[in-house]
Amino acid sequence: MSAKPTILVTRQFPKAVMQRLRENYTLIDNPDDHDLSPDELISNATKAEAILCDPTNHFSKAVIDQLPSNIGLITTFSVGYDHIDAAAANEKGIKLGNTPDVLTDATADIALLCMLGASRLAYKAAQALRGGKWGRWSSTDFLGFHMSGKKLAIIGMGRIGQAVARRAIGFDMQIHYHNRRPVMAGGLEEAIYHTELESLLPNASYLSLNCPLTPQTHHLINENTIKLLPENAVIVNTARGAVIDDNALIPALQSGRVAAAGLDVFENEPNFDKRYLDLENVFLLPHIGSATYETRDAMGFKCCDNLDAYFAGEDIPNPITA
Ligand code: 8YV
Repeated sequence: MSAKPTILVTRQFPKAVMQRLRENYTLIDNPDDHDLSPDELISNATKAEAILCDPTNHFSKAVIDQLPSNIGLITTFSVGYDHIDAAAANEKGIKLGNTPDVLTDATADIALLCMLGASRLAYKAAQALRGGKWGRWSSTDFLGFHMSGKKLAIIGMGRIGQAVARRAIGFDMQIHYHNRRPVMAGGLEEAIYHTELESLLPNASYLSLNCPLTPQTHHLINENTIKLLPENAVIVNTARGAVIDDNALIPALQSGRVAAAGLDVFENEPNFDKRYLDLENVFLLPHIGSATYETRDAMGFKCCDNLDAYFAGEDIPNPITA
């Protein structure tokens, strides 16, 4: 029997995933699940031929350049890959894989939760109940913003953006979107395409961010773009925190220029801007877009499929093609 290939597994992944990995590979793993430093990523990769990582591992050009030449594949337990310098990996001949499709529904579900949680001020209401402050029913307490029937603007109409749009249609929302190209199918034929943010944002009674983080989308929601939103807009982010400039959004939430926000992702997470904690009009979640048992298993199995194909000398089924 030939020896199992050795792989670096940077985090603890779901039990069924770890089991499948152990059956086929010798693992250099991370039993206490700590955040590996760049130096640890490099030194732990010395004996490995491939790496299974997640977005907490930053594969900058400097890290990739120092990886040993035996590393031929990095497969990430995520669909987003802004934590990997893809150009540096390409240059070094390292293949890249990710986990598309299987987290689309779970993440779109959380986007809707954020939309509802933000617009119905769910945090404020839940906190009052838990804090023993629900003394009486009142027709003027805990009032939020009506979501059904409003306009929803989506930035980034990939798989997750489309799934958000389809769900929002169930709430009778009118869909507007900005994307590199129009999306004409999948029940979204009536969605209104905007080539420019300047024409999209005035329609954003609700704004859902579903774009990848790139140099072009970094701080896309900033002081200038917030000015284009209608009064009482609700902003929801389930993509990447750094698409929003916190220094613009927080004052807009404090002043009421933006009515509410639902945020599942943050710039520099988990060290997010603590000013959000003082705001009753935000609904905050700790990056749980894909956090269901089913989805996390499926993400792990996609990574296994990538590894298995790579070591069989085949094309990997979920390549990052940037
Ligand atoms: C994951 C995500 O939960 O896949 C992504 O890009 O942001 C999330 O849904 C996260 O990356 C953990 O792997």
